[in-house]
Amino acid sequence: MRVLLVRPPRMKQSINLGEVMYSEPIGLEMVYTVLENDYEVEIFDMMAENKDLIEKIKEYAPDIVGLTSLCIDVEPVLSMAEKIKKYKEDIEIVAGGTQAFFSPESFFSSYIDHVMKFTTEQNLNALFKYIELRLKKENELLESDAPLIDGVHSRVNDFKSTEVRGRNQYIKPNRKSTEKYRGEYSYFGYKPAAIMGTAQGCSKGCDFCLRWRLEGYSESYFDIDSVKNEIREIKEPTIMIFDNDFLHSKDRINQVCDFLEEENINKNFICYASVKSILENKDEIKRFVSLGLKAALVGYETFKEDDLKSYKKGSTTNDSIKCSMFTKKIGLDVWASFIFHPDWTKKDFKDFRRYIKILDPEISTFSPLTPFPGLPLYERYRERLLFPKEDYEKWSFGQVVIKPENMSLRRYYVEILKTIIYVNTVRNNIFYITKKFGFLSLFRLAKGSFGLLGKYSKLILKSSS
Ligand code: B12
Ligand code: SF4
Repeated sequence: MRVLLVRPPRMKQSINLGEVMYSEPIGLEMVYTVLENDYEVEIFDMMAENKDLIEKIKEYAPDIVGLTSLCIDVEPVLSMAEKIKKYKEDIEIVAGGTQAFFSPESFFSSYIDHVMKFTTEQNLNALFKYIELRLKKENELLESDAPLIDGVHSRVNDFKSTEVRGRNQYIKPNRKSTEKYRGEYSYFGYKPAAIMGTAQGCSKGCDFCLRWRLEGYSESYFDIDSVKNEIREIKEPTIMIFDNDFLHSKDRINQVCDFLEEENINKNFICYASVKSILENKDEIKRFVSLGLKAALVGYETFKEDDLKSYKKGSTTNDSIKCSMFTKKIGLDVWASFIFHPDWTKKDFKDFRRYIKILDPEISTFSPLTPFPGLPLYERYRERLLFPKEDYEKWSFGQVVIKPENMSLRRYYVEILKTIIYVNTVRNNIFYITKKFGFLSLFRLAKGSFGLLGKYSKLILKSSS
């Protein structure tokens, strides 16, 4: 049986970082690991490919196509599934990925056969064994019936599944499966770069954040030997660790540092970290910087104490300032993220820009507060939502989804645009990128940023004054 695993192409219409960079489709690499023992499997990464999907399908002739997804991918996945079924009806289509976890119902369509809400070795094997039998048509019963598999919603069962609530399992990714694309994968200016995980979950539970919902409300660390193995095997000079807060545990940072020293490993590392962890583990972080940690993605979020409290962030604006002073002192770059609160006034935006000047992160990224369906925030802002939750691609953390309280939507977008332009030109981003990664990177990233600016300008024109 032949399986084609596909990542959808960049969505031109939505506001998303995919314009600027993309990393390896590590979820598909994990699915590949499980399936490669029994089937012929290939990854077709449409973020890095020019070839048309149907052309590829004609050439490869898969029995099953697996499609991965984020919130911005609902439309592309549905339309790809439709095209595939219209080309050849008996190709079995399975949708998976983050969006399938949060909203499996977004893929309950006549063109999709199975939606995998959460993925484990066990449920992947169970589903693919069933599909194999069904395609061989050895068992007539299976033609009209499917077993109920935890986490799997199948069309023949009217997309009903068991009530078991599971999580995605971290499976060792097979990076050879993306060999031909790997030169294209980057993390911001670092190219080529690989991504990996060393733990799941986050005990901080910030109110706006989806990640602890996805992975659990406490940190669970993967076996350190398998972490070491992954680092050893990665060929790229840069590794982005996508744990929610890699700098959370002193012991863990030290274990990794010991390993890097023992094996004399020289790589660049990038990771997510919280202000709280940075302030709690200064010595260990300093050590890690000396062994290759180049940048931390830190959620500073806002300049307002009240906002931080309402987000249940667990740190103060003063902590953020202390954090930025410390990271500058030890030469750790901060790629900060901020949230535009829907109640901000014109003065707030102005104060916010002043605050960014104080923190002075090397890179700043922004997103409007997005009360993703299922989060407590969704209920809090329900009355002020500008779009229904089924308007999936609007919920991409790039677009304003809550009606601003103190100005018109158009004015609000103007303030957003002003802030982005200010930060990218007057403050730091352009100079930092050129200095750090050279003109070519600046060109690549700027091309994406201009695209984003264009999209915000369109939103200003579209929104009512
Ligand atoms: C690293 C990362 C990025 C990186 C790299 C992404 C990449 N590969 O190119 C960058 C910075 C580029 C990025 C960008 C964006 N990201 Co991002 N990202 C992440 C992060 C931190 C890790 C993703 C990851 O690799 N997870 C690990 C893998 C293993 O998980 P997975 O893909 O879900 O795979 C598992 C299963 O789903 C399953 N699976 C996956 N595919 C398939 C397919 C089939 C057929 C099957 C059966 C199973 C299956 O297999 C795996 C088993 O464990 C997550 C948070 C998180 N902890 O997941 C956010 C996250 C996924 N991103 C998110 C968002 C919103 C975005 C952006 C849209 C943001 C924006 N507006 O710009 C863009 C989209 C860019 C794009 N077009 O791809 C959201 C998604 C929300 C949602 N409902 O979908 C998350 C959850 C963060 C958040 N805000 O809470 N992202
Ligand atoms: S610390 Fe980061 S990952 Fe953890 S809940 Fe808060 S925002 Fe989410």
